[in-house]
Amino acid sequence: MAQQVEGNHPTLLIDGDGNFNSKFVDDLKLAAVSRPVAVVSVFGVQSTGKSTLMNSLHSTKFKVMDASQGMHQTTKGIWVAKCPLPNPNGGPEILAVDTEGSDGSEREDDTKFEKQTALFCLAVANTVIVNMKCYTVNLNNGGNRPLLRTIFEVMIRKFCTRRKVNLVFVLRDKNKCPLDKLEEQLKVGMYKIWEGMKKPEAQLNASLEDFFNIKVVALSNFEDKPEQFENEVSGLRERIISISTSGEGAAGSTPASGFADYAKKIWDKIKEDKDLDLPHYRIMVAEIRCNKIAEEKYQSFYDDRSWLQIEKDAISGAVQGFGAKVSPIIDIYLSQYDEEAQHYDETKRDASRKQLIENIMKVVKPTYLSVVEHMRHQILEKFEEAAVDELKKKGVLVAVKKNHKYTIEFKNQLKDAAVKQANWNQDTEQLAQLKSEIDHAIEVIRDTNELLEQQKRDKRAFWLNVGSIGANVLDIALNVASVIMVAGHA
Ligand SMILES: Nc1nc2c(ncn2[C@@H]2O[C@H](COP(=O)(O)OP(=O)(O)OP(=O)(O)O)[C@@H](O)[C@H]2O)c(=O)[nH]1
Ligand SMILES: [Mg+2]
Repeated sequence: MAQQVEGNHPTLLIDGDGNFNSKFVDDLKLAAVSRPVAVVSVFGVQSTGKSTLMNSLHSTKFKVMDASQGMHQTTKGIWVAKCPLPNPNGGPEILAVDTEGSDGSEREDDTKFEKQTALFCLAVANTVIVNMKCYTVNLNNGGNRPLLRTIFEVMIRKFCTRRKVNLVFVLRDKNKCPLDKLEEQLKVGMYKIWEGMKKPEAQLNASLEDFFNIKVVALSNFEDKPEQFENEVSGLRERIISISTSGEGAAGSTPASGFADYAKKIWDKIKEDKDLDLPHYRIMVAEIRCNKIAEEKYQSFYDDRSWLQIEKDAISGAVQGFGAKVSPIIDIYLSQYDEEAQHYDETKRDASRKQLIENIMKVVKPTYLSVVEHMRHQILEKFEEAAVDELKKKGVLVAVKKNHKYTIEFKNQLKDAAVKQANWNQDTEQLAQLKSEIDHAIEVIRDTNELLEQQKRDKRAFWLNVGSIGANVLDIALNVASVIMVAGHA
């Protein structure tokens, strides 16, 4: 039996009334998956074993008819399940898409949903399996002819740009008829349909092979020869994974996380009966998704605990090694962005990355400036101390002025604070600012010193003055005393 792996339960993608289930990405836990997606879908007439085949191929758990309850329709609408990863370390996420069988009595002659389903699967799938019983291979019975006509018609009419899908015919209940004979018969019938189809002007000369890579395989009866069936299915599985994950893919360049937006866009257009412009949707989805990833990474940086601590430290003083501390935090979120956005359109991806860096820098720059300001003030203080010291000791301001160590130290500190992802360079501006502050400090120190010296000189002059006034007063006093004495004697 096929290996049953947890988590491969299917979820409804589009119900039988055409309603899209946007929650399917959550159900399948695809939102954070950055791997690209490869889609394998199946078509075929009702009760021909489509869901059984998908389950064996992809270890999924699509609902299968319970024959004890009689023959009846089982799958309604379009279902999707995540398959086990063929290579967990790389490669795409594989999604299996199971569809409602065609030719059922439930929809009577209404083929609208069948056409819509075919168009949807051809738009999102890398590989489309057409499941049919071996004995219906000549296409004249078993309802395969209208199904193939539908597939060919939507493929040739409904896409704005020509594209190619892997079309794998799986012939069930293999009989004694050799495979090459079956294949030949099948192709004769197919070409007949193709040739008889009314084609749009631009596709008049197009061949079936311009649109499809066709492969034909036959499988033993699942019920009568289960072991043989399983062996054949495992060979088929490898082929399907290989063709679905290499070469040009339909949804192949859309990462799993963007698949819901992409699939929804396509389904909406199908319901509006519009032609499908897949490259355009892919770019649109890339823009939406890359912006969203960038916003998430911005928010994560904004709330990052290490960053918040640095921001707090910067308020009270210079943060040593600011750049070396901040840059790696930014790098974490940039590489998360790169990882999650890697499979989206390059131009959109680069634009959102640029915006992410700009937004992060808007948060970082004020803190960076405050750190640099602290550093400049500290250097200026050191300079002022040295200048005052020189003036005191030597009475002149010469050596300190010529000394470049303050600018060099600040240059090194600026290097230390530089954030490597920054889109600014403040070094020249900051150095010019320090120079002008140093010049201003020299002027202030000189003026202050000049003022002090002047005050000293004035004080000295005052005391000298006071000295000469004292001598005069003494002379007068002596003269007065001698006059008094002379008068006394007289
Ligand atoms: N003869 C035969 N019967 C099969 C084979 N595979 C599955 N079945 C049986 O066919 C019945 C229908 O199988 P499903 O897988 O539900 O078929 P389906 O095509 O998905 O059916 P709908 O979803 O209703 O269109 C079940 O009873 C299966 O056991 C097979 O290889 N040969
Ligand atoms: Mg089914």
